Amino acid sequence: MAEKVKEKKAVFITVEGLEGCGKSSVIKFLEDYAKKEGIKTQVYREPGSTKIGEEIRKILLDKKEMALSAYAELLLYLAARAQLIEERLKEDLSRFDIIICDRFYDSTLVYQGYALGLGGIAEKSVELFSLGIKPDLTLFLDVDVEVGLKRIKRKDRIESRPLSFHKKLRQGFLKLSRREPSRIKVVDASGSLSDIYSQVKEILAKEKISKCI
Ligand code: T5A
Repeated sequence: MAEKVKEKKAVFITVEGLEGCGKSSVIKFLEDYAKKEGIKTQVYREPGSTKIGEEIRKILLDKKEMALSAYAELLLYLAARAQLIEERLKEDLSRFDIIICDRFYDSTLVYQGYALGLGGIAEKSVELFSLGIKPDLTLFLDVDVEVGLKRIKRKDRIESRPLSFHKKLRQGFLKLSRREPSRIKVVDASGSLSDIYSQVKEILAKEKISKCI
């Protein structure tokens, strides 16, 4: 098994949510703000952010790949994450002040574990293949499922799943946030983007991460 990060310096923040919840906008806001303040910041997305991860992403989101089995889907998400951790994250956690990741293992627990029904297998494999890396803070952007889906213009393979699947996602994320309230903070993402940014800033201040952001 791979060794852990030697000297972790960065605050590791992950941003999670339903489809169309505004993750990309929040991450851009955080990144711009941190960079303006001269804070060494790195942003990743999952699946992706490595050459191999981006290739895996193409398969996972391609609407032509509807035959992909639930287990294969789980393994591909885990593979993309393991590649990101080994290739970039482990080292970058000791080089940057802040690392922001657009989705991380909570998505696997919710999408594959809860909504696709892989439960315990997803939990066990997430633990194994996150290679000891755990976010310091996770922002869950909570929005009404139908509102979020309406914001998406062209739906990918996952977004094209039935409404019942997306409703389960929301239940799954809320369940996780109740399980780990000190790490996972729920942001009401139903209002305007500026309202969402204010909530995020408030959370960072409370968590004493605001000195970095
Ligand atoms: N997945 C991922 C798994 O199943 N398992 C896993 O382990 C992992 C890691 C990845 C997909 O893979 C799944 C989850 C996903 O289905 P992704 O990169 O996360 O894909 O893609 P999406 O979730 O689809 O993210 P997007 O970038 O498409 O959407 P965002 O980030 O949620 O939303 P954003 O900010 O781009 O906003 C979408 C649109 O809505 C508007 C924005 O301006 C934009 O046009 N918008 C708002 N408009 C008004 N008011 C607001 N509050 C708004 N917020 C956003």
